[in-house]
Amino acid sequence: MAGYWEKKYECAPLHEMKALQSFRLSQTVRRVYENVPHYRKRMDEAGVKPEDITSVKDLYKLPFTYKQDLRDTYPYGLFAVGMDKVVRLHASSGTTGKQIVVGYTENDITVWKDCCARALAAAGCTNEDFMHVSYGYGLFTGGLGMHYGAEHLGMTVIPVSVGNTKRQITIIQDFGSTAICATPSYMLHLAETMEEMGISKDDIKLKVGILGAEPWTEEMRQQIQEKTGIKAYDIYGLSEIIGPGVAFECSEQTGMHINEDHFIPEIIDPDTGEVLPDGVQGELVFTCITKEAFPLIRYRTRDIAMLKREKCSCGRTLIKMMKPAGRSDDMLIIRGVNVFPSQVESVLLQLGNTTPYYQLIVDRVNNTDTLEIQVEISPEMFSDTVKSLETQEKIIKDAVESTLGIAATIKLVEPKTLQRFEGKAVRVIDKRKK
Ligand code: DLL
Repeated sequence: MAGYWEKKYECAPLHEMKALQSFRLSQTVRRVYENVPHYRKRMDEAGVKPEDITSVKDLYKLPFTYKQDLRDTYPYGLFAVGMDKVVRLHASSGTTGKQIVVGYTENDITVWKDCCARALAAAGCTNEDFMHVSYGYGLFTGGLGMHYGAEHLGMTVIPVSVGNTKRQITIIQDFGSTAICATPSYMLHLAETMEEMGISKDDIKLKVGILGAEPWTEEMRQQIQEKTGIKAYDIYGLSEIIGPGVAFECSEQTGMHINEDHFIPEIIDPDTGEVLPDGVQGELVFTCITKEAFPLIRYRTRDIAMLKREKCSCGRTLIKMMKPAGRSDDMLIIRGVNVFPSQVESVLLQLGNTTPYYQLIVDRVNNTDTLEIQVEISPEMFSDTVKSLETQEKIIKDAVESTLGIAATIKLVEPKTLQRFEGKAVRVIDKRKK
């Protein structure tokens, strides 16, 4: 079985974890109250004093922090230490609005390295492995985050970053990479390029991938595993909280263990803010309890997920989050029906015959929302008759309608015509937002 990095925390009994969280939470709240005017103001307005927060049970008393708060205090207004203590900045632009800036002290970097090393150890990586990092390096947290985590574990790190896909394949082959970090969509693109180059999965040594930074389905996992021969593990995180390594999959692959000794998760009703019980889907909220430079309190991630605390065969006691369906901002409302792009991905890949390359085009015609799904067909199907392509379109149309509950136009397109992505895939073009 794959190893642990910090067994003491990863397998801690629940009462010990709660005690640790309570202690760290009360300290963090005191610190932000003293050092960050924004938090002091918000807590004063809510009538909460640091001494009111003595246990995780008191968490609900604290006001939420929103992405807008990060923008309003841009760039350093939420930092809880002086800039002389900050050794690194990262930033995230997101899809809308002004970018946000996050900072790390030296100790924050150590926490981050540990979180990523836990993920890598859980995926079976050791200091014998060669780690090919295809996440972007720079202000994005993916590249440097996983890089430091992999080095911390003693892996031989190959910092390739994004781009030049053919060269990446040559590096994987020549350097003997055994592990890879990439977005799932880029992993697929690597697989496709390998095929074009006439390189089979037996010609490379990759055995494991730690893939994340975007929503992806179980069906996508199967495709990636089949095409590349790797075992594909999910990893979750966001810049605001620390970057990759907030949560990670273990060998059981039934959800991602959250590093809850560092980040306390809650699920809330996004409309009312009410805390929901485990097992109920809602918006994921995190409170950082070890971060020094940028400790966010009850941060509304807008990711829609579910928590589950259950015995895991890997031995970890850390609570699990189910694969997030996507951000509430990615959720489309089409003719009043909520649709996540990942639902469409699931339908398409279950049917077979299509490739995992698809795009959703949403528009409004005569005051009615329309959804067109463009999907690449497999090269084998491409040579089929018009009649059989029409049949295939009909099959997809029916399957989409019965799963999503809305009608869509299906447009089958030739193989390799839709855009490929090196980082996070952009699945939706919403022409209603002009
Ligand atoms: O994507 C950090 C990261 C890098 C995570 C590398 C994993 C691997 P941001 O650019 O700030 O940070 O984007 C964070 O991406 O709120 C989710 O909506 C989405 N996301 C990240 N990981 C997953 C995942 C990085 N495994 C936002 N599944 C988050 C689904 C994910 N969505």
